Amino acid sequence: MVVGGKPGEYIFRTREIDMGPAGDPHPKTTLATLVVSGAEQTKLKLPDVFPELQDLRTATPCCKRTFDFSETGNGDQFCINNVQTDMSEVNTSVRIGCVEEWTVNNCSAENHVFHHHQLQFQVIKKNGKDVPFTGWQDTVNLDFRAADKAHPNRCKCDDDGNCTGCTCPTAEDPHGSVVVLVPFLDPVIEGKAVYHCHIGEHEDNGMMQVISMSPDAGRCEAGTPSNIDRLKMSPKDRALCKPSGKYKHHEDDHGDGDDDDHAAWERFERDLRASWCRPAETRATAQANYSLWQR
Ligand SMILES: [Cu+2]
Repeated sequence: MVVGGKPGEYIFRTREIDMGPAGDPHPKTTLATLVVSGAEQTKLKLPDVFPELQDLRTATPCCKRTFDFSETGNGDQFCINNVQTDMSEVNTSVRIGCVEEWTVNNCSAENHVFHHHQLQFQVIKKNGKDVPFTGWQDTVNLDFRAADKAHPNRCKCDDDGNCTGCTCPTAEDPHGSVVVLVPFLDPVIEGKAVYHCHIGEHEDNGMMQVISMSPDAGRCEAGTPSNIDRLKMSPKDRALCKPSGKYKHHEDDHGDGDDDDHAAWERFERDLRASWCRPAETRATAQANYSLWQR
């Protein structure tokens, strides 16, 4: 909320942000100019009581998953758990009625921003440090990994931002990791949705996956590729991004004339629409799971 001051012009500025050795420059800039003019308006009163949110740390998670955000050495192509977006896959399948614990890792030398559709989550750890409960959110920054004296293996980058040998965060070197509790509780979320990096260029070049949320799903089904067994892999293997060679956004942005992905997007959007009109009995199961969790 913005409260206007005396008549005049006010500049709304962004801060400068360091996106990391492989990131694009983001100097401070003017986001908007606000103009205050005219007769004074009656002040709006803020509500005295806000809806109460539950601290999700009281729930026992149904499942623990790991999501590794990585990119190719030249920073052109982007992956989650080594692969690029494929709209014909379901990468993660969750049961409605469950709270899950997700560890979301930045395995590259530039910032990423984790975003989940349809719900909000609670951040409980960032870079290995506990985060106190202040509420829920739907985006969170994943800090870039860069080599320093104490951590020479995080990523080696040249002056042009080309990086090699990156590793994903580990228990010993958690910088770049965020742990969130995700409440798959409200029956209204049933169907397919996506989670992705909120930086458009990253999302459009592979850093997005499909999630299916259903009251009938297993409690902890592995994703495609698995988002459960990743910690058995080496931190270096987890940081690889393997371009599929076929990935494009729903329009032919990259100009190679291949519209395979366009058809996949159309199928995906049709599925999404179908999932909004779910049968009454499925809604009833979802509602039952929801009330079970609330007891
Ligand atoms: Cu990103």
